[in-house]
Amino acid sequence: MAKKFGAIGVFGRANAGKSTLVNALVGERVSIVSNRPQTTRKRILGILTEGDFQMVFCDTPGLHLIRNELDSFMASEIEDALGGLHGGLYLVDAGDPAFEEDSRYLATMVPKIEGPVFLVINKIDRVPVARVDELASLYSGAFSFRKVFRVSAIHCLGLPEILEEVKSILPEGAFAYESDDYTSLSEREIVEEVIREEMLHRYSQEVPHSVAVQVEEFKERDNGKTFVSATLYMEKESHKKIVIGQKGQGIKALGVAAREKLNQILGRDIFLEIWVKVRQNWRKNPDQTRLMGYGIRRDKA
Ligand SMILES: Nc1nc2c(ncn2[C@@H]2O[C@H](COP(=O)(O)OP(=O)(O)OP(=O)(O)O)[C@@H](O)[C@H]2O)c(=O)[nH]1
Ligand SMILES: [Mg+2]
Repeated sequence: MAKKFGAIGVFGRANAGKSTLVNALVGERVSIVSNRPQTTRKRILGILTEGDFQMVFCDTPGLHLIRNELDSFMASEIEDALGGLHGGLYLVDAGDPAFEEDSRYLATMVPKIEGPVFLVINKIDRVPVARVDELASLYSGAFSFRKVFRVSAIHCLGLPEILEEVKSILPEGAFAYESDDYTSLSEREIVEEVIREEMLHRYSQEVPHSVAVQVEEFKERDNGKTFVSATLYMEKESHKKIVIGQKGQGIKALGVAAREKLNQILGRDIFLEIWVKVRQNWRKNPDQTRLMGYGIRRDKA
């Protein structure tokens, strides 16, 4: 059989479960997940190869209002992700739907997506079946989705149906990635994202949202360990203090947890050094935001 290859965009409001779904479909930890909105900041590809099929799922930041330069970057990442797709999955959180907001997003996005758009009602474990049926009719009444999927990404329910449908719409084409590739992220980016994920789990309010993580050094050492030095750029001195914690206990615990995850994901021993610095209100400054790795890709904008 001829090989089939295609890209599917994964969209929806912040916290709908897009990254959880991409991870579950691909079967690997591609994207970081947290119970806070705006966890994902840039497009991340999750790649799944099965026999003659290669599917690329493009995880995107959650759709939300723009308040600063980082938000503008995230919006541009969503916009860029809309091009060159073979289909799209639009996620709705069954336990926290927002029909009007979703309708506004869908009205502008659907015409830009080439190929069919599917509605994915996620987190069905949170509500009674009747509620899921109600949501399915509400959304289907307003938009013509190719199909409606009812899933629980966290419990891996309803995923084979999505994969089967995606395979049926893929065009013939050569694979763009090696069969064992599963993410578009480099190892440096994986380190940055995992540290950010740990921060989202440990700190509340603005602290984890105001961080940018940058890996400054990534070196294989003769003793078989990989040495990684990362800097956390915080927006305020007070945030820096919170992250470091009393007698450095906070930053130490963060480092231990991040290192354990990274050892597993990267499959080798990591020596992780973390520094904390302040870049006053970097999210409000276009140059600083770009320096933090969130520069709008001019070639595509
Ligand atoms: N109960 C339940 N929770 C889920 C399910 N899928 C995801 N979640 C939870 O929902 C929260 C948000 O998940 P994410 O995957 O980070 O959501 P996201 O849409 O990628 O969020 P952003 O990146 O901020 O846009 C996390 O706490 C997940 O564990 C599900 O099927 N059921
Ligand atoms: Mg996400």
